[in-house]
Amino acid sequence: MSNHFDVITIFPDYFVPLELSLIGKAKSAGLISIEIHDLRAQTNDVHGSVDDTPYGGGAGMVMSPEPWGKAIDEVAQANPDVIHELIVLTPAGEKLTQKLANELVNSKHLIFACGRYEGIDIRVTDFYRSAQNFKVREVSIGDYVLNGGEVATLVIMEAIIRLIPGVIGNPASLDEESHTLEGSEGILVEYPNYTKPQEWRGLKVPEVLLSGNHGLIAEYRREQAKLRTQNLGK
Ligand code: JEH
Repeated sequence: MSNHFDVITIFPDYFVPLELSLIGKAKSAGLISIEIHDLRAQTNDVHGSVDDTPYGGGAGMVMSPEPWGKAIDEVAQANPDVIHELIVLTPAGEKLTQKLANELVNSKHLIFACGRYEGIDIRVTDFYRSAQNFKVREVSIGDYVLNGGEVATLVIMEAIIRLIPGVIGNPASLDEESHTLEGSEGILVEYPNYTKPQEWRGLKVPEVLLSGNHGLIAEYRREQAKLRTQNLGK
């Protein structure tokens, strides 16, 4: 098996969408394997408590380290002889970029730790940073505050899985993408797309796209992509 993903969460239901579409097909085709683990399975008390009050005081609750340690040890033991890449989602992490997704797709075993409340006791991160066969990254998907790591994990998994050979029907689109994203002129966005009909609600498809002149079309698209990059956020 090429890429294995373990997700640890108190909300396994968030990950139902992974059965759908391209990711669902990649699973059925055996290109990837995904296991979702309920953190509460690692608790002993009847309530399945996973949080406690913060040392030093302050608002909110912090996730206790021991259920995390048990869950992470378990998924590591189930995947021997590989480097375990532990991704801890946090608003304070390294920002997700295409470059990071391109790196993570090369990992055989990714473990996503989805915290809730104010986050996970930092000793979990600290412990696995110095554990054998572990790499640890704290990752954020952007500068806004979410309620937990689940949605961020879905975003990161989708960004990674679509890079796996065979997952996307048309590999040419991945190749084209890498050119747009890393173009010499710092072009960050794609050119605008059109499909049939030739005229829709009075809006026409630009003449050049109907010309069949591939040189002119490429030039037009580069120009449009550049303009749209300049106008980002405006
Ligand atoms: C959120 C994991 C686990 C809420 C608030 C605070 C911000 C600044 N891009 C992302 N945003 N949020 C998360 C994420 C990712 N990946 C994320 C998580 C967890 C990821 C628990 N939470 C909820 C949560 C505290 N505030 C964080 N600070 C604005 C300075 C203020 C304090 C922590 C955790």
